[in-house]
Formats: sequence, C-alpha cells, structure tokens
Amino acid sequence: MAKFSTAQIRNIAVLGHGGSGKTTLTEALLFKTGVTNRVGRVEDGTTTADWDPEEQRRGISINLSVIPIEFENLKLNFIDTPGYLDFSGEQISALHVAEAGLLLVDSVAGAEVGTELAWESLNEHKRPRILFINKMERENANFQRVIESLRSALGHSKIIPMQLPIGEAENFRGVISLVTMKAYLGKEGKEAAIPEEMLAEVETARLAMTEAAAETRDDLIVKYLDGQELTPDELRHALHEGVRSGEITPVYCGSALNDIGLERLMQALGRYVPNPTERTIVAQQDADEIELTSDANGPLAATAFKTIIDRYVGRMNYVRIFSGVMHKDTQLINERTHHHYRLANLATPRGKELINVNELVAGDIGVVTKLEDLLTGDTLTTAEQPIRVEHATYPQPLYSVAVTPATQADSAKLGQSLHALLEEDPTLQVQTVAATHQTVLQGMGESHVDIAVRRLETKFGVKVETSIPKVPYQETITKIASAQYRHRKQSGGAGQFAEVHMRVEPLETGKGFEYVSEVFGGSISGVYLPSIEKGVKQVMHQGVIAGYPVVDVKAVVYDGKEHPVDSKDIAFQTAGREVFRHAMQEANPVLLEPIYRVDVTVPDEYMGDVMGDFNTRRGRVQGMEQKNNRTIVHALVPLAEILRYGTDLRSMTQGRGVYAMEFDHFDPLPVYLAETVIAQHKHVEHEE
Ligand SMILES: Nc1nc2c(ncn2[C@@H]2O[C@H](COP(=O)(O)OP(=O)(O)OP(=O)(O)O)[C@@H](O)[C@H]2O)c(=O)[nH]1
Ligand SMILES: [Mg+2]
Repeated sequence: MAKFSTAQIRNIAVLGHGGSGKTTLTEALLFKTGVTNRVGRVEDGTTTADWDPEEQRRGISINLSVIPIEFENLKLNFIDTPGYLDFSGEQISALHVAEAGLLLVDSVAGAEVGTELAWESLNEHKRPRILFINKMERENANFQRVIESLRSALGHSKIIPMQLPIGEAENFRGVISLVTMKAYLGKEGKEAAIPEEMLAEVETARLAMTEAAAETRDDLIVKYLDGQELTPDELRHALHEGVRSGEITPVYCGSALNDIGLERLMQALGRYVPNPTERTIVAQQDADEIELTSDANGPLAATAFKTIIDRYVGRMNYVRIFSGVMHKDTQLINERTHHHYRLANLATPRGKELINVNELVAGDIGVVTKLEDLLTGDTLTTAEQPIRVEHATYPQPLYSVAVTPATQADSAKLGQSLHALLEEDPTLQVQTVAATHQTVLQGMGESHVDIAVRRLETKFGVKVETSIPKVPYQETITKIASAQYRHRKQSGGAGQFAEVHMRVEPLETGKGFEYVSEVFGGSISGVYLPSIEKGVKQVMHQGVIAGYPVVDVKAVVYDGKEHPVDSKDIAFQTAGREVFRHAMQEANPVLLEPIYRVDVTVPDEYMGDVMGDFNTRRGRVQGMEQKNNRTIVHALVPLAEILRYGTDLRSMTQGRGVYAMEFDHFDPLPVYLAETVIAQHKHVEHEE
C-alpha cells in the first residue's frame, strides 16, 4: 500500500438500511481498483468486508469493517457498517472516527427505517453526508420517487441530485453529471454526450442544483436571482461548502452489483468528504481542554474504536490517529490505565487482512495487536504528553436473556468469556441481578444477543442456556406493624434463648433500610443488637412474600428478653430473622415492580396502534412529540410487560418502529398479579 499524507486521507462511514448494498459496494470498489481479482458475493460469504463466520452464515454485516481504497492519489478509508438495527453500536463507532457518511439507499424501497436512523446519527455527530441510490438496475427502480421519499422521510429539502440516471431498471446504463453536464456510461464510466431526450430533464435538475448552491452564499444568490450564470468554480466551491456545512446533501446513483457510477462516486467522495485536518476534536491534556486537528506534527493521540479478541492474532484494536504519527517500535501509554506498551505490530486493515506498516499518520486508521487491556474508547498517547480523546457514547440495551452455564466446566469459564464479549462490543452489558440471582446478558435486540450467545460457544467454548429473565421485583410494607418472637432451643448441648419485640415502619421510596433500638432498661444487651440486625438483613435479602429483596423499611427493636447463659449471637440472629418476618407479614407487605420509561418512534400512521398497545400492557402514555413524519410516544410501562417489546413493536410497525427504554422507578404490583408471583414462588419453594 502506498504512503499517504493526512490531507490525502478520507474517512467515510458507509451507512444505510440493512441490505442496501454497503458491503457489495466496498467489494466492487476493491475489484475496480485492482486490489482483488474477483468480486466476492454476500450470498456466498466471499466478500472481504463480511469476514466474520457469523456474518457469512447470516448474509448480513454484524461488525464494522475497514476497507481502504486507493483512488486518484487519495486513500479512501471506507468503514462498512451493519444496517441491521441491533448492531447500531458499530455505526456509532464508525461515525466517531469518520469525517463524513456515505448513506446508501435502495432504488426501489427508497427511505427505510435504517435510512432515517442513519440520518439521525449523522445529525447527532454533525457529519456531512453523501447519498448514493444503489441498485438502479433493479426492476421498479425509480430515482425521482426515491428522492421524494427521502425529502419527506428526512424532512430535508436540500437533498439535491448531482446526477441523473440514464435509464432505470433493465435500461439503466450510466449517469449524467449535472456539474460537468456529461454522460458516463457503463463500468468504465465512458464519457458521452447527454442523450437528446433527457436534455430538458437534465436542465431542470441542474437548475435546482445551481439554486441550492447559490443559496449557500448571499453574493451568489443575488447573482443567481439577477439571472446571471454562476461560473464553474463558483458552483463547485458553493457545492463544496454547502456539503461540508451539511446544508446540502448531494445525491449520486448507480449499481454496486453492476459496477455503474462508482468512479463518479469515488470522485465525489474525494471532493466532498473533508480530509482529517479539516475536522477539529476536543481532547483533554492534564486538566486542560485542547483542540486536535489531525496534525501530523502534533503530540500523539489515537483512539481505540473497535476491539476484537481473535483466536490466532489475540487482541486486535482498531485505532484512529487524531494527532501525531504512530511509529512501530515506539513506547506508548494507555491514557486510562497508564499501562506502558511497546508497539510490536502496526497494520492497515483490509477486512480480515492486516497489512503491516511502519507508521500511521494523523488522520489514518490502523490496527494494533496484543496490547493487553486496551479497550474500545481508550486513548493511546505518550507518557511525555498524555492526551485523552473523548469516545462515543453507546445506547442503553433493549433486550435481555438470563444465561445459565450448561455444565460445571462452562460455569468456570463463563465470567471471563462474558468479559471478553463485552470488550468486543460496547453495546452488550452483563448484570448479576441480586433480586433474581440471575446473570443477565443485555443487548440491542434478539439477533444481537443470539449472536453473542453463539459467540460464547463458538469463540470462547462456553455453552449456556438462555431464558427470559425474571422481573427483579422488590418487597416492601405499607403500614406499621409489630411482632414478638421468642427463640428457645434446649435440645442437647448448649441452649439458645432470645426474645425480640420489633416494630416495622414503611420508609420513603429509596430510603432503603433503617435499624433503630428503643430498648431501655437493658432488656437486651447492646452486644446483641447487631446480631438482631444481621438476622433482619438476611430476611431482607431473601424476601418474605415472594423471595425478592425487601426495601424501604425501618426496623425498630423496642423490647425483648435474654438469658444469662443461653443468649448468644446466633440466638438473637434467629430471633431477629423470625420477628422481622412476622412483623413484615403483619404490615401489609406488597411487591414493587420496576417501571421503565419507553420512548417509541414510529411513522405517524402507527401512533394509534402503539398507544393502544401500551394500554394493554398497563402502560401510561406520558406524551408525544412530532419529528418529521414520525411520532415519538413517551410512556411509563412495567418491565414485566415489555421484556420482548422489540419483537412486538417490529411486527406492529412492519419493522419501522424503534424504541429506547430506561429504568424509571418502582410501583406497587397490582394485587391480582402479585398473587400469581407469590403463588409461583410458593410453588418453587415447595418443589425445592
Ligand atoms: N440488484 C442489485 N442488488 C444489489 C446491489 N448491491 C447489493 N445488492 C444485493 O443486495 C443484497 C444485500 O447486499 P449487502 O451488500 O449485503 O447489503 P448491506 O447494506 O451490506 O447489508 P447489511 O450488511 O445487512 O447492512 C445482496 O443480495 C446483494 O447482492 C445492486 O447494485 N443491485
Ligand atoms: Mg453489509
């Protein structure tokens, strides 16, 4: 691979709805630029970008994959991302290190939910973007209809064609540039005159493009409205600025499968995607905030944005250099752990392949290997000038399964393997839920978690069974109650005696536990008060009515009796346990259930269904918001009713709805449901 300066690099996140052709495009570009001598196919699992066995098995991308393309003295670093919503974390990582997004759209389907989400992600990351309408040779391909669907779905009028297709579907044979006013035919993009019959259409489209360009600058709009022609330079420059500022979103078209329009696309990317020096990021140096501009002469700072634990290579970290030059064999530190590293290997990735290099300049993307404990989000820097680059934030998980190791051997390896899974994927989380004694694996959706569970087995050799996690209920009381308990044990050996009188009182939500002694006159020696508390805490951990942790209770020991010989720690622990259990049962104990705040974003036509559906889930709609032609419904819903909400929402909205959810508070569980939970607990207890 040739050497490129920072200014010659373009980092491009390839985004779009699942199946829009992102991986096929990178594959076509590799072949077109002579890197490969045959074109792999997604269906055969033979593409360069989809190298993970699970990707080949499913025929979709799951991980981001870096595909560097050398074109006209530029290094175009394409970061192919998965379109499937469950893998949105990969898209976020890619956008964090890229200067712009290339958003692929299907020529028949037009704007889809994946298109809208990618667009929103581009907005959040404030990145310029270029649209590519792919599959123009497909039956029913319709360029204009797609443009309309994009403008209405994305609520952005400045979605401006820079090209028009010559023919559509089986007649698709090339593109017309509205900038050069020439036609480019076939795979080679052979220059030709614009077909006669298209001249009027081309003129109209060029006018719209020119108007959009003119509107980017006051002086140009005056000239334009004055009926004067913009010079080619003025036009190019205005388009340049318009795309960079995000005011204009240029649209190109072609076919990745038939390799049509790709040359023009790469030229546009080279022209409109900012080079790394044109982007400023904020970083930390000691306590100061500094700005980094991918200056090769600056202090070294590189972010790890993807981690893979490979069976053969070991730990691989994808890094983006945000300042300075990273040289092989240099001493570096991990800014988070202050761990020192000597860089043994430095490589440029191309799919699975690692091409060894001696250095990576500012702005470039590479892979470092075998740097223990380097995690996604960490900054590699120097001990002399340590710098920290802020990393991306990832969404909260939406789908959970309880995992149980299949065998003893699996159980021994489970912790470590789950840890490795989380290191590879920042959108996976693991929780050990005390309330239900379960280990819960959480991810962005069913497929995401399925794949993680499969990886546990295929990659880390750990077999687990999965189940729907139990709802982590809590127990509390709703009124004051008292109880007395005498514990006496006289059978063989040392006797035991303890008597405790206790009152329990409900506490405010979130107050947890209070333990108070109102004992007077020495009916119970001070030394036994901690024993009683220990007994109380055991019951609080185990639960009283359904085996869930007890919260927000005040326990008051107000009297009791002891025996000079038989009273001891264990006796008062037992009495503490039993008196607390009895008092709780007298205090109208209830179950509390976790309530989640759910924000569902759906096309307007599904709003009614979503709200109606929430009513069937004991949900309370809190409000709604409008966003382009989509509605966001905010609701508070019991977790028990939304454990598999993703699957239901997908079928309710034909895959067009998305949601986010977060724990909000606990609420009393309605009696008729509590009875079922209590009965189930009793049944299990009985079984045991
Ligand atoms: N007709 C036609 N099919 C295409 C074109 N590009 C891709 N495809 C097909 O579309 C399907 C999906 O292609 P991919 O490249 O895997 O799409 P993707 O965007 O990477 O999908 P995800 O990785 O799941 O997000 C495959 O069957 C491709 O052969 C094209 O230009 N024309
Ligand atoms: Mg793909």
